[in-house]
Formats: sequence, structure tokens, C-alpha cells
Amino acid sequence: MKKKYGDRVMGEITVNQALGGMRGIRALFYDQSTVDPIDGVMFRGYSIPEIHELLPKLRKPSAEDFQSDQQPLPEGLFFLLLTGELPSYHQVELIRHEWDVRGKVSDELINFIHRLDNKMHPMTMLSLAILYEQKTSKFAQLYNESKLNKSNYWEYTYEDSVDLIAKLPRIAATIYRKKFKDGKSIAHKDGLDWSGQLAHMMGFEGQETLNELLRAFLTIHADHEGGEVSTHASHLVGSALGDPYLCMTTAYTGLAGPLHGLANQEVLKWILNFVEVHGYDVTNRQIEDYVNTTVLSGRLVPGYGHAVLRRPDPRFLHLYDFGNKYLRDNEMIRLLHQMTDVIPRRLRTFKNISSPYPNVDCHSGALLYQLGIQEYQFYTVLFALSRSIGCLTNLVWCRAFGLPIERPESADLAYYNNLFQNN
Ligand code: FCX
Repeated sequence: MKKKYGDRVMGEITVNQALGGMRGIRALFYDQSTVDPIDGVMFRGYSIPEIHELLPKLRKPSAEDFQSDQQPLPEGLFFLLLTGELPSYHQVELIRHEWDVRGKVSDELINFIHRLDNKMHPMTMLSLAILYEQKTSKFAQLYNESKLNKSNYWEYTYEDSVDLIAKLPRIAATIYRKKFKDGKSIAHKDGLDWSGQLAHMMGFEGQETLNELLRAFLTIHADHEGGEVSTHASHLVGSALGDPYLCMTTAYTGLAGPLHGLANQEVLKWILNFVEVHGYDVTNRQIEDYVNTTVLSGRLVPGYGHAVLRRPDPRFLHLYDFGNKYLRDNEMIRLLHQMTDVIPRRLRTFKNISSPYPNVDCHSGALLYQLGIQEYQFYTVLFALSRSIGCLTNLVWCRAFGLPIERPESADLAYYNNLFQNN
């Protein structure tokens, strides 16, 4: 590509773009997922409905048990993002087994988590835990001992990535039980899938609908092209040859911002505040007034809007269908569906908002809340687990492609002024 087209011009940049968060500038290379403004995310060319249908499920499909009734396993999406191919049921079983074996966490790490201040947000705890675990990075250790060369960078990036992903459910469950429960960990159980282990260790084993929701959640949040804050942050740190632990700590702190992954907890808070005043049986007018009050007081309506998408997010639609299937008569889900009908119409009347549609964070919190995970500060941690799959499979490929350190240029205001002074 570089030899053939390296000197070709790809486009031009306006001042608005340079000063406006680089919106619409296509200057990153990211191979494993793309986002179309209308169709949403494509994982190696597969849409959300397609991965729902085509990725392997927990139970092996049989004539009586049509597999698309179940949610896909995130392990399968890992395989797809990494290899570009759909995995077989057997290949996903192998990954499940490998992650199970590699997921053991040391007592030292558990003790570290237990010593953290409970006033911390769980995303801060997650970032600190992963930074603490950085000392186990094989990439960092071998690099330090001068035992790596450019051609095998990717291999140890892969090894660290799998280790880190495998440990995440146990780390997250430890944080959950320390911060929100009695602090006592639930022992890990052999043979469970990645999200099954998380549910088990959080204390939700046997709650099948919640388990299915977690499988869906942990699959659909995994990747969303390379420009999102979390993905780009890990990509940037990785370009300086940071190991996967450093990259993911950065991704998590990016995800923890309210304009990005924290929005899922903010949505639930926003709905609960509304319910406290009005209850669940409400008129459209009451919802519109609530939106007006929020926007006119200079705050955001969480769960709506997107920098790229110009339709309801297909990931939102996937969760909407899940809600319809399992919780159709639930009062919070009914209210949420009413809101997602009314709010885009209201937001459209504010001329500055480019996209009034529900995004991925709009629906997940209400489902998690109704199915038993009511500690909404934890929702972004679930997002972080899933996003690790996208960020880390990308990192392996960055090392394999031998991409250079990322180093765009910035300019001061004088530069921008001078550029156009005589035009
Ligand atoms: N409520 C109120 N105002 C909103 C809004 C919303 N939901 N969405 C956009 N706006 C405002 C912006 O704040 C901006 O205001 P300004 O003119 O005073 O600067 C204006 O509309 C134009 O923004 P727009 O171009 O539409 O959107 P951006 O690309 O700048 O921002 C996000 C996109 C997602 C950050 C924005 O829509 C937002 O803040 N939404 C609410 C938070 C949220 O749900 N985030 C999760 C996004 C996503 F799904 C994820 O990454 O997790």
C-alpha cells in the first residue's frame, strides 16, 4: 500500500475540524472494525445482527435448540477480530479453556485490590489493578532484557494480551465484591466461559437471563473502530511500544470519561432521578420537559448522540430487542422504550446536536439494573472488559504490521491566524 499509493492525497482538513476534535478526519489505520454512520459497527465486515447469528453460543446448536436464540460468546469475537475468520464451536471451546487456565490471579494482586480505598470509583480500581499487574508483562520483561527484536514483538504482545484478558473477570469480580458486597471473594470455578466466570464470581451464577445479557454486553462493546477515545488511547500508547498492561490502563481511564463509557452509569442515574419525581407511568410531555430542563441547564442527556452514527446505534437496537424478549412487561424497560421514542424527537429541535439518536450506553444500564446488578458505578467496568478484546487484538496487529510511533503535529493560535491572514 505504501509503495503503490504512499504519495497520494487522501483529503483536506478545515479549521473547524482541526479545532473541533478532528471530527471526520480519516487519518488512522485500524483494520479490524469500521463504523458506518447508518449501519454502525462492522467487526471484520460483520454487522451486529450477523455476529449474533454467526458466532458460536454457549450450548452447541442442535435441531431442537436453534442457536440464534442464545447470545454469542465474546471469546468468538476475539477470534474473529484477531484472525478475520468466523470461529467454529470447537475453536471457541479451545479459547474458553485457555482463558480459564491463564486467568488465575495471584493473592498479591487480590490483596492489592483489597487495600484500595473504597471511596474510589471501580474504574479507578480497575486501572490501578492493571497497572499493578504490569510487572507480569512478558513483553516488558523481555524487552528490558534485550531479548526481543522487531519481528517477535507481536508474539509477546499476544501472550500478554491473552493473559490480561483471561484475568479480567476475576479482577473485576474482586473489585465488585470489595466495593459493593461483603468483600469476600467467591472462588473461581473451573470450566466456565469468560462471562460465566464473571457472573459466578460476582455472585450471580445460575441467573441465566443475566448471564445471557452479560454475554451480549461483553460481545457488542468490544470494538468501535480506531478513533474512539479508549481505542485510540491504547493504540497511541502502544505505538510507543507500551506493553498491553500500560495500553489498557490508558484505555480504561479514557473510557471512564462521561462522554464515553461512563455514560452507561449516567443514563441510569438520569432515569432514576426522573422516576423519583414522576414514577414509571408518565406522559410524553413529562419526558420532554425533563430533556428541556437538562439541556437548557447546560447538561447532557446521557445515552443519546454520537460523533459518527446518524441513526440509532445497532448495539442499542440489539439490547432493545433483548429487553423486549426478556423484560417486556418490566416498568423500567417500558419507560426506557417510551423515552427512546420521545427523546430523539425532542433533541432534534436543538439545532446544534448532530445526532439525537440513542447510542450503546442508552439501554444497557436499565437491563443490568433490572436483572440484579444495581450498583451502576460498575457498568463501565463491564464496558472496559469487553473493550479490552478490541484494543488488544488491534495491538497485536499493530506490532505485526510494525506500525511506527504515532506523532501528529499541533500548532498554536498564531499559526492558524497567520495561515489565513492574507486570504
Ligand atoms: N445531550 C445534550 N447535548 C448534546 C448531546 C446530548 N446527548 N449530544 C450532543 N450534544 C451537544 C454537544 O455537547 C455539543 O454542544 P456545543 O455546541 O455546546 O459544543 C453539540 O451538541 C454538538 O455535538 P455533536 O456534534 O452532536 O456531538 P459530538 O460529536 O461533539 O459528541 C457525544 C458526541 C457522544 C460526546 C455527545 O453526543 C454526548 O455528549 N452524548 C451524551 C453522552 C453519551 O451518551 N456518551 C456516550 C457515547 C458513546 F456511545 C460511547 O462512546 O460510549
